Amino acid sequence: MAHHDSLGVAVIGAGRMGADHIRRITEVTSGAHVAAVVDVDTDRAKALAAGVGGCDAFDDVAEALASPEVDAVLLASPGIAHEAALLTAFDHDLPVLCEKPLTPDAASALRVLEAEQRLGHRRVQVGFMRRYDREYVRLKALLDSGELGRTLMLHNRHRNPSCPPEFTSAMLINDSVTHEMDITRWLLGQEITAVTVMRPKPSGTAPEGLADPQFVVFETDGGALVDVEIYVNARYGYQVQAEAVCEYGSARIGDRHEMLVNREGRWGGSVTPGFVERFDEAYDREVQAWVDATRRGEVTGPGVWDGYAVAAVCEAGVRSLTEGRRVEVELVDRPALYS
Ligand code: ISE
Repeated sequence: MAHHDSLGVAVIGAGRMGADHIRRITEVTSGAHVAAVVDVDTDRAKALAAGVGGCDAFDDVAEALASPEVDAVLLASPGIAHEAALLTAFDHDLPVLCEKPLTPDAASALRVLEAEQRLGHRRVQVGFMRRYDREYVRLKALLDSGELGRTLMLHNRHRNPSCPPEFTSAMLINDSVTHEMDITRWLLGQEITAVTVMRPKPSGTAPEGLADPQFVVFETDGGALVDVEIYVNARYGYQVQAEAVCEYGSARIGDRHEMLVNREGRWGGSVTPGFVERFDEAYDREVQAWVDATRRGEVTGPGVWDGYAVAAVCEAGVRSLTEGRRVEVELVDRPALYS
């Protein structure tokens, strides 16, 4: 790879995230261009490729990744298709930015972990974009500085205005709380060892049968306690907040009081409508960091180990949700490649 001055990226998956990343690579970030668009829906792939220009459309991953124009892969297809695409990318030794989830379960994530070890070097950055959000970056720097002492607890709130119609109770864990799993491990530098999921009587705004909201508790190997309120039909907007409670102080992010307006006897600001708007800048910084690292021949950011560890925590979480008890997380030993 890296035969080109500008990195030729194959975007796999022409859905919401794929289309947004195509726009991002074309209009926002530098050092890369979209060289191929791949989707099982050929018309979608063709339509998006036509909008970019000088870019080929494919309906087959193997064919696209064999193209001499392709130096790197941005994987934005549904999670179920990730394992096969990742293994194909490994065959060509291509760098990958893989949207979350790495794969849908811990067993398949472990297979990817083993395949990357066979390759002998890291090739994958996983799309946990919160690590590139300025507020989370500042919170991590503060916690790492040790100024506030040890982190005792982390309180998280994660609210979406609404969820897609196909959302299931398990998806609140697998699709949404997955972000808090990654960010908790990253902020604290600890692994999650046990998960307990509780649920109040569901909101009247949630579709019939959906356990929404849920209240999730993580225990970590460093002795911290972490709670996550996940509520995906909160209606009023998209909000993600976190508060670290430490020995000598606390720090909170996500209030986003960017502009306060006083008008007609009220004061206040606005709430972002969705995650695309809330994390817009984080996605830009994530993709730019991936392009820059790839052009230097490096892999940075969250990797396959993180994707695997989060998949294992998700599995414990879904079991806790269905069995109504605390479930311990089972992890293999961390391989040397990821130390
Ligand atoms: C979605 O898949 C995401 O990744 C968003 O960040 C999250 O807020 C949302 O709940 C998920 O469905």
